[in-house]
Amino acid sequence: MKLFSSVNDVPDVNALVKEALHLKENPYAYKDLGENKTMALVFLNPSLRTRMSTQKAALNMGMNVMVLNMDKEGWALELRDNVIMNGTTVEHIREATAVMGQYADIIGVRSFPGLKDRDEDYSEMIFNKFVQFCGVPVVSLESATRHPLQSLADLITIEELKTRSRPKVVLTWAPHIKPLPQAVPNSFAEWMCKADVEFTIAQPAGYELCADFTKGATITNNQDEALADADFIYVKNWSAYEPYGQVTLVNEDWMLTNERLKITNEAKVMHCLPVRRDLELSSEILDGPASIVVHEAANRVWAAQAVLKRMLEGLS
Ligand code: AN0
Ligand code: CP
Repeated sequence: MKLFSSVNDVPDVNALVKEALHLKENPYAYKDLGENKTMALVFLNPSLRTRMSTQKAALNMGMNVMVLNMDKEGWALELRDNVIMNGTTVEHIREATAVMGQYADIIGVRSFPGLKDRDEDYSEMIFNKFVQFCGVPVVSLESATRHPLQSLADLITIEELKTRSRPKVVLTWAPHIKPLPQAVPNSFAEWMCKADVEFTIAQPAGYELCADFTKGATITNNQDEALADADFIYVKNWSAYEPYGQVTLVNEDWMLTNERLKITNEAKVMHCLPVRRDLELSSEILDGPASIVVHEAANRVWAAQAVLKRMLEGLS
C-alpha cells in the first residue's frame, strides 16, 4: 500500500479489520518490519489522538518517529503555484514536502479544510501536494474531506462489540457552536457503506452531506426514526455542505440524552473526540455505560498499525 487516504485505497476492508484485531493481540510481532525505517508525522492542525496513536503504532512496528507541528514550528508554507513569494509565506510546499521525503520512509499528514472554498477543499489540494512531491508513501491523518484512520478504528470497534451479525449503525448530527469539517462524517459514511451493517444517517434539513460519500445509506431528517432499534450511534457535528462551511442552525434538540436511548437496541454511543460536553453530547451518556468513546480511541492504535504494516510490507 502506497497511499491511505480513503476507503477506496483498501482492496479488502474486512481483511484490514482482521489484521488490526490480530495486531491488537500481537502488538510487537512485526517489529522487524519497521527496523531502521522512519515515520514523519506532519501536523498543520492540532491533534491528541491521531498524533499519539499513530506514533505508538509506528513504535510498535519498530519504526523511528519524527513529529513536526508545522502550524507552530515550521516555516509558513506557500501552497499556490505561480506566485511571487513576496508576502508572509517563507517556503513552498513543493520543496518542503520533497525534503521531508528525504528524511522519512512514510509520511503522515493532517490538514483541515478552510471551509471557505468548497471546490478547493474537496480537491484535497494540500494533501495531494504532499502525495505528489514527497516521493514516499503517505497516510492521511485527516485531510480536508476525510479521516480514514478514524473510520477504520470505528469499524474495528463495531466489529468487536456488535451483538448481531448485521448491526444497525446510525450517524447522527449533533449541535455545535463552531463550523466543523465534514471529514469525519464523510469518511464514516463511506466506510459504513462498504461494511456489513445497516447504515442510517440522521441530520436536520440543511446538513445533508455530499452525496458522493453516502451512496447506499438511508438518510432522514427524523432522529427518533433513525435511533429506533439502533445498535451503534455515531454522534458528530458537521457544518453545512450547502451553503458551504456554514452553521445554519444550532438545534439543541439534536443532543443525545439517556431518554433518547430508550428506543434503541441498548445502543452503544460513539464519538471520534474531542467532544464538547452537554453541547454535542450529554455528560450522562459520556459518563454512563452506553459510551464506548475511550475504547474507540484506543482502537486508533490498531487501525494505524494495520495500515503501517501494509505500507512497510510494500517498501522492502
Ligand atoms: C475536528 C473535526 O471535526 O474534523 C477533528 C476531529 C477528529 N474537530 C474539531 O475541530 C473540534
Ligand atoms: N479523533 C481524532 O482524530 O482526534 P485528534 O484530533 O485529537 O487527533
